[in-house]
This record gives sequence, C-alpha cells and structure tokens, in this order.
Amino acid sequence: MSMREMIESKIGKDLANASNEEIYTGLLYIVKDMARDKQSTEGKKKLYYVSAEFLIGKLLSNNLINLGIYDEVKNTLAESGKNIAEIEEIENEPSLGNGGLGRLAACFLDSLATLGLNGDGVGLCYHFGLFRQKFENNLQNEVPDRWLTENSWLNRTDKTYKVSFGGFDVTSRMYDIDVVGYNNRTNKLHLFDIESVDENLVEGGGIGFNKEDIAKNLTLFLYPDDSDDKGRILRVYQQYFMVTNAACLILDEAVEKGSNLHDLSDYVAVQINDTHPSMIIPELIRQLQIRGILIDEAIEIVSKVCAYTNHTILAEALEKWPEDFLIKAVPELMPIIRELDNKVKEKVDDESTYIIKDGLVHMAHMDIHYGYSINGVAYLHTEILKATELNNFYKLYPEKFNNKTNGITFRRWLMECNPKLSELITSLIGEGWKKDANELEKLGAFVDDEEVLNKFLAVKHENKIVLKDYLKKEQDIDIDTHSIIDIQVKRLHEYKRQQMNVLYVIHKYFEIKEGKRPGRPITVIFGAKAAPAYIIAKDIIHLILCLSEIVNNDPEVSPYLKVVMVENYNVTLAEKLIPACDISEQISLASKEASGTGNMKFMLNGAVTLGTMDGANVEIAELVGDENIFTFGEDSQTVIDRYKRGNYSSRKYYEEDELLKRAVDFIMSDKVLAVGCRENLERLYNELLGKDYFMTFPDFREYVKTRDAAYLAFEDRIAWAKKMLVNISKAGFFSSDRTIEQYNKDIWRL
Ligand code: 26Q
Repeated sequence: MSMREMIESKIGKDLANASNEEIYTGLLYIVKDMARDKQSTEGKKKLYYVSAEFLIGKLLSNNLINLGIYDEVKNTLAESGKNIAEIEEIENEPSLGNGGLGRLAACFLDSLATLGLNGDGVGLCYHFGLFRQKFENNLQNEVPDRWLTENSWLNRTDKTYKVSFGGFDVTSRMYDIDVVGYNNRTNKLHLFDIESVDENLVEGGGIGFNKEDIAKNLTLFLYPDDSDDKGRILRVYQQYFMVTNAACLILDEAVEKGSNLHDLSDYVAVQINDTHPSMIIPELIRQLQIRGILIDEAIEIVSKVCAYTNHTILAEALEKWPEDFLIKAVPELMPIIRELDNKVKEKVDDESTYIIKDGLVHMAHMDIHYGYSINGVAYLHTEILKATELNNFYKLYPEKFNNKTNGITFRRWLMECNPKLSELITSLIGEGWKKDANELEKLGAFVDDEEVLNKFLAVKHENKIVLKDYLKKEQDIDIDTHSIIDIQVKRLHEYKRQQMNVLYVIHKYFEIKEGKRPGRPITVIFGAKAAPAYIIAKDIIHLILCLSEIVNNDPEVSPYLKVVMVENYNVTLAEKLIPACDISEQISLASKEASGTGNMKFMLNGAVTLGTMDGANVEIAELVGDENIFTFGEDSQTVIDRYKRGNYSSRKYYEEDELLKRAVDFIMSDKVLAVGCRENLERLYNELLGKDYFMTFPDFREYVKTRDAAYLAFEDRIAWAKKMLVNISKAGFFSSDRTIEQYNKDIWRL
C-alpha cells in the first residue's frame, strides 16, 4: 500500500478533501499501528525509569521520524496541498514536566528504545500538565492546560490496582504511550491514573482546586514547583500512588518472566529520578513482605535493584517529608522506613546521614543507604556532591558514587527541529551521525572551507526567518532576522540568573541612549515560567515584560535593541527558538546548575555559549576549546568559599560600580514604574540590594565585558561560522545515546 492509500483508507476520504484534524487523527492511528508491530520480545532484565515527570513534547513528527516515514508522509501531504507543519499544530503538547529533569527522562526513553534496550518509563497521567502561562499587565498568570483529547497517544490498558492510603482506597489504571525508537524497538511509557478522578474540581478558569479530596484530585495537576520545596501532603499522596503502582507492575512482570523474587535483581533495575519516587524503596520491601519474604532479605533484594540520580545541589530542593504526613497518607510505609533508619543507626555513627531526623524523613538519605548506585548529572556536579553536599555519604560508600553527564536526543533536537542543518550535515559527512553522534566530528574537516562555512551561516539565517514567521503568527511578535539572536530560555530561578541578563539589557539601553550603538541590532529573547508561589521569580518576569515595553517602544533604542519575552515557553517553542539562536545564555551561578541540557541543545544547533563554568558548561568548554565559547565569572570553588564565609554584601558591589548602580536603580525609575507595579519592582530591587543570594553583582562587570566581546566577535562572520561548526562537531558527546550506554554499562547491566 502506498502512503497515500494508507492515510486515505484510515481517514475514509481523499486527502485533498480532508481537514487537518482528520489527517492528524489518521496519522496518529497509523503510527500507533506501526508501533504495535514493532514491539520486540522482552529480554530477561528490564529497566524501570520511575519519574514524576516526563516532558515528552509533541509526538507526531518525532514518531514519524523514528519510524523512518517522515519525508514520505510530508511529501504525500504536500501533493494534496497539505502542510505537515500545520498538521503538527493540531497536536497538544503534553506538559507533563517542569523542566530539565522531565525533559531528560523523555530523551532517555528515546535513547533506550533506539539502542534496543529493554526499558520502560513509569509515571503519572496528569490531566493538566504544567500550567499555561499568560501575560496580563506585564505579569504572569497561570491557567490550566488540559492536554488530553479524545484521540491521543495514550492507550488504555486493562491493568488496574487497588491502592490503599490511610483511611481510604482508590483504583488505579495504567495507560501506555508507545516509545518508538529510531529504527529500532518500541518501549513503553506507563502512566497511572485514578479511576475516580474528577476534573470538575478545578475552579473557574484558574489552577486552584479542592486540595482535600484526594480520591478525586490525585492526578489532576503536576506540581509546578521547580526546586522550591512548596510541596504539601498531596504531593506525598501522588508520589506514593506512583511508586505503589510501579512496584505492583514490576513484581507482576518479574514473576511472569519466572522470577522467584529472591532473584529480583536478575530481572529488574529501578532508576529513581531524583527523590520524587524514593518511596519505591520501602514500598517494594512492603510488597515483598506481603509475598512472603522476611524483611531483612527484602531489604537486601531491594538494595540490589534501586539506583538513584541526584539532579540538584540546592539543599532546599532535597525532599524531606514530615513523619506526620507519611503517617497520615501512607501509614504502612512508616514502620518500614523506621526499620531502615534503625539499621543505619546500628551501623553508622555519622548522625548527618540518618534517614529520620527531627521528625523529618530525608528521602535522599534513604536512596543513598539503600540504593546500589548514586549518580550526579555532570562531571562538576558529581564532584561537588562528593566533596561537599554528600561528602559524608561519599565517605561511607565511595564505590556507589558515579557520574553520568546528561545528554539529549539528536532525533528531536536536531533532525526534527532543524531539518535544514541536518540536511547540510548529511550532505557533508553522510547519514552515519544519525546513529552514531560521534561522527559529527567529521565536520572538523571543514573548519577552513569558506564555502561550507557560508552554508552554515545561510542555514542559521533561514532558521531565523522560520522563527520570525512563527513568532509573528503565534504571538504577534516581530523580530529582525538580521539581528544577533541572544536567547535565555529555561525555568525562572534566581540561581539561573535571568536577573543578571536583565541588568545587562538595561545597561545596553543606557549605552544606546548615550549614542553608543551596537554594530548590529541585538534581539534578546527570554522564555521562562515561574512557579506560581515563587514571588521573586514572578517579579523578575514582571521586570522583563516592563523592560520590553519600554525598550521596544523607544524609537531611539528599538532599532538597535529588542527585548522579547515569549509566552508559555515549552518544548514546542524550544524547537523553534533553538535552531535560530546565535548566542546561548548559560549564566547560572557557578556550582548551582547541576548540568543543564538546554546548553547542549543550543550547541548542537550551532549557537555559541556565553556561560559560567557551571554544570555541563565545563564539559562544553573542555570539548570546544577557549576559542569557541565565551566564559566568564567566578568559579565554583570561589563561590562555595564565599558562601562558607557568609559575608557577601551585594551593596558593596553596587556602591563601587557606577554602571551596575545605574542599571539596578533603573528598576525603581519613573520610566519603569510608569509601566509596572511598584510593589513588585520594589521587592525585587530590595532583594538585589539587600541579599542577592545568587551573587549576580560580583559577576556583572565581567559578564558585560564578555557579552560585548561575543557581539563583537559575531561581526567576523567567517570566524563566527567556524565557532558554530566546532560546536556542532563536538556535540556528539552530548547525545543521550552515549549517556544511556553509560548508565547501562555501569548501573543497569541489561
Ligand atoms: C520538589 C518538591 C516539591 C515540589 C516539587 C519539587 C521539584 C520539582 C521539580 C523539585 C525539583 C524539580 C526539578 C528539578 C530539575 O529539573 N533539575 C534539573 O535537572 C536537569 C536534568 O538533570 C539538570 O540538567 C538541571 O541542571 C537541573 O536543574
């Protein structure tokens, strides 16, 4: 059957007469059929990647590419005057994650399937993912984002379990999404829901809902906090619901394959994605006990099965649950957690490593004592964990600690989002890089070939045109395709220092006012959601929006500088922004960003990094060399030492630096107050002057100098194209295929 016949028989009419919705739905079911046909037989051992977040993004194009039929479909549609880009727009993005950790889980699923490894994801089927961001009066508003539609990628299964909480039960059901590997096997993402969920609990237009009625609200929302522990008891219910279902599924499948449970570690590896699924340790122990295994052996079995990934160094983000919460929500787990804690207390003197302290259960401590592997997500991050944050644990279990530098899937983050660059690369070095990312190194042969370098510049420019059209159509934003495009997109967090970027923009605004104009217009793009309860983060968004109103409407400034804050930054927008970017802002305070993965996506798409020596930036710098990255700022050791001394005073820097003072004072100027809210602006101003916990002021001067140097370097177009090329050619290391191979070799052994 030809592609046309296949699609037309699915939708029951001629392509030419079909609506985009009908074509989308037809393609959805064609992909689902093909995925079903590609299911491979199970190996003996299986990985379960348990995670509260899977930020998978839209799936249609991704699946078509991985099935190898994207071009065929695209051309068939084009023959009937249909545009695949418009059909993609029909699909809702499932925003089942906050940011990096959730997106990493999605990249890992793609790589597992692509490498032919037997590994499934297990998580929750939130009805509303992360909120949709709306700007009103230069402020962030949050509205619910219902992504489920009648025809979706979810497949309802027959698997249901009874889940008991303190005082009541619910029934769970498993829904599956097929994870189609690139030219390889199909794995599954299992998402659990409650049968009794009630969407009517969501109150009039907002993201508020009755927090008490757990049997109805459990799977309504993803927690919108990123690193700030605002979690309440509902989060405990969610987490337990996730892990008890995961544990049931794991034991069912192992038994089905012939495990006698004593040999569980021959059948199962569980990767605990940050502490959100940590309760799977006591829960597996509990379920093994129910199946007749004594507690001491159950603990031993589970300790050979569970491995833990740490994604953050911010102490406040390490989950600690009050014992009271656990007693109320999941009473049956508490005795097991106490037993685990007692065993620690029997053999370990160091009180700082105890699981229960002052009425709080430290989830990470449980993971480290009872998991067989603990990994950080970039070289620097793992070293900091070993040397400082988790040093007491490292002394106990040095052999458990290992690094797994993050990666991204090149299928989505190059082939899908940047077809023009993919084509250019293939025309130069062949198709091999699609299966073996290290082959990108072959591009190194062209660093001095001006003709080739010009082609890279041309692709970048074409991508800027695509972005321009998209932003105009979707958000009524105008950008200049001949400007330098400088982008910072990621969750809004003080440690990521969007506020420092803003201070630079204010500084540039003053310079232009004084007649010091940049050689070429600059477009500064921000995209970020702030957790609804994170006040200062929302104030920073407010400042960015005020600033863009002022700058873009000032005829003296707007020809040279434009400030854009895209609304509702998500995976879909990232795929449009990243291919068009020249300068990738990765400016976190050194020691605070565990890895970052956006930095890798930008590099792969030919942007040059402007960054601190933090997270995976350190490895990027090492790979591309000083010539091909712009680094600045204090190093992690200096920062860690200053925190130890505890004597940082931002006011001192402010008073000693005219330019910094001028920029900071602008926040409270009449100009900004005229378009903004005094309360928000004043709070942010005071925060910076009174605290500046993430030390933007000490790095400000060097940031300005380095960013100006990057803009200047951009003017030597051939030299810049070389930097782009080197970045692309060295990006192979950051393929999540490499990361997953390392997890498998060192941790899972599938
Ligand atoms: C905790 C308690 C209560 C409610 C929410 C949370 C919560 C939710 C999400 C805590 C943390 C997160 C997400 C963390 C995260 O995304 N971390 C990022 O992980 C990436 C993948 O490893 C890294 O690249 C980033 O550096 C890291 O910030």
